[in-house]
Amino acid sequence: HRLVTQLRGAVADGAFTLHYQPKVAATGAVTGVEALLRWTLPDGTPVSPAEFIPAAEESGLILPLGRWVLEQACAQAREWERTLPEPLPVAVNISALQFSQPDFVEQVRGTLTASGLTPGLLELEITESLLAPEPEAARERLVVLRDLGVRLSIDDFGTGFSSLSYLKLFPVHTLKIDRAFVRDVATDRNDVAIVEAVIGIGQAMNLDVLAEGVETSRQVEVLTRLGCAAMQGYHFARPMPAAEMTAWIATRR
Ligand code: G
Ligand code: G
Ligand code: MN
Ligand code: NA
Repeated sequence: HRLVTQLRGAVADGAFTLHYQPKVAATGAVTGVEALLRWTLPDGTPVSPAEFIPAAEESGLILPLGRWVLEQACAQAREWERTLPEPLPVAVNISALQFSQPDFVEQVRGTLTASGLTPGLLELEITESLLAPEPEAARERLVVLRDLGVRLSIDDFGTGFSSLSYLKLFPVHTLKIDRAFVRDVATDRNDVAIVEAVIGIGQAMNLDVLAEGVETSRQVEVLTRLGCAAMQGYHFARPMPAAEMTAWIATRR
């Protein structure tokens, strides 16, 4: 359909950019950034990834696009590694189709080598649904990635269908609590209970826990009281181009 034709053209024309959104520690320190894909039509209209990522996945275009994202993010992360006084890990969202490619691990290894980036400064964000179809194969793949030194996080945690036993199976470093549980955490006791439980699991299993979609200082207060050590959301900053991110960090550190 039309969107796929437009997407194909956009990949060829280089109409995509990456924006970056900071992750912030309870202390206020910036602990990393997440790379987020942006597509602007020739007439200047932005198209949301929520709209075009599913089409890119269905058409297979996510493969060249995802490769570009990984290369671009690693190049930027390497630039920050060379120029910033403190390390700034960069997280990349990985789609299910990308992750299931037989050469995915080699792609990551090759991109790290080509960019010169320290592997510990790359984080891969994967979703529970991506791990579900073939858990054993996914686990083996994650072990290899972890042994490369890459950081791994489960994105949108709590919205997938996986059981808690998955946490035992998959060697990840971080759980990102989905913003669906953060939105009403200041007023909804059920959300408080869920967030508290995830933080408890994180502490017990030695996993970092980050709350996504933090938009208000009230949410920051509640999350801090619950022991949440890392947050991300519009309250701190919206996703922004790399140059703006560099300037933003300079004002914070
Ligand atoms: O940035 P925004 O909230 O509009 O993103 C919407 C969705 O698109 C989110 O689920 C996000 O994870 C996803 N997304 C953004 N950038 C990328 C990317 O580079 N690759 C993949 N696979 N998904 C992305
Ligand atoms: O699925 P994933 O967690 O990767 O989605 C990230 C998306 O969430 C990005 O597209 C980003 O623009 C969006 N996002 C980031 N912070 C906030 C926020 O505070 N509120 C809302 N509603 N969306 C956010
Ligand atoms: Mn994400
Ligand atoms: Na999310």
